[in-house]
Amino acid sequence: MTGKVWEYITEKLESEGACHFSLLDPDPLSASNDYIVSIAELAEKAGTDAIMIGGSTIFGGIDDAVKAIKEAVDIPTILFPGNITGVTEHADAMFFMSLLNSSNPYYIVGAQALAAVRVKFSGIETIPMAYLLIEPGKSAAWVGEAKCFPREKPKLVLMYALAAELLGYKLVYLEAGSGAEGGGVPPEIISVVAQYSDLPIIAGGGFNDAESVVRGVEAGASIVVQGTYLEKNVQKDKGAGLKKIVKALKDAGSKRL
Ligand code: 1GP
Repeated sequence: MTGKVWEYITEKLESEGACHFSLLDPDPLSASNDYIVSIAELAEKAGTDAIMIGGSTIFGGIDDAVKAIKEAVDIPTILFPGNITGVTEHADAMFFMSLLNSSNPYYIVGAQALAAVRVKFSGIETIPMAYLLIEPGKSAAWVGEAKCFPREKPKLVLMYALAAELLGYKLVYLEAGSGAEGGGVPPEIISVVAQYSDLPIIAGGGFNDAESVVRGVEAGASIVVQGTYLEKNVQKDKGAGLKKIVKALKDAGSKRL
């Protein structure tokens, strides 16, 4: 059930117009928990609004990584699970998400059913979120067997976003895939969804600079997610670049109030 984190998000959107979320992927093959924690701390200092934790290639339990991040930051920690391996009770909330354009029902409702008893009885806050994969989709599309939306077909995405709204989801995530090239989700897709749907839009995948982030907000995204940018930059410059990006996002957001 939605709760404090959802209230935090909606209040932020009402007062600031847009939010920046930082995605951390606790993959023990490429990053230690200390490294992940240091990125989370720098992102919080730079002004990000929440830390999302997850990915499509989680190789094991993420309990320790989530506990360590939650201890280190004051902003909300939100699970972004690509599968049942991404579930833990230790975050503040969880995007209870469905990959609506998967061609395999496992990613639409099967994994969710397998996790549901544990999630329900753990008491963790859940935020129902429709997850839509747009080309190139990257690892998330490969793992999730998605029939990715072509980048030049905004109306196909709109059909699914409207279905998500009518089905009762609280958010729609327009995802181009982590590490996507091409400047993030096409603004034409974001703007048509924003024009006709009342759901707040999260956009992610390839937003690697302030220009693309601002373009996303101007097109109608309520939340822009950055993952790869953080991995590549925040330790190097101690979060100075991210601080500028968050400021640019907030300036663009304030124009929507
Ligand atoms: C992936 O949308 C997120 O799920 C973040 O993508 O890593 O490209 O920023 P990037």
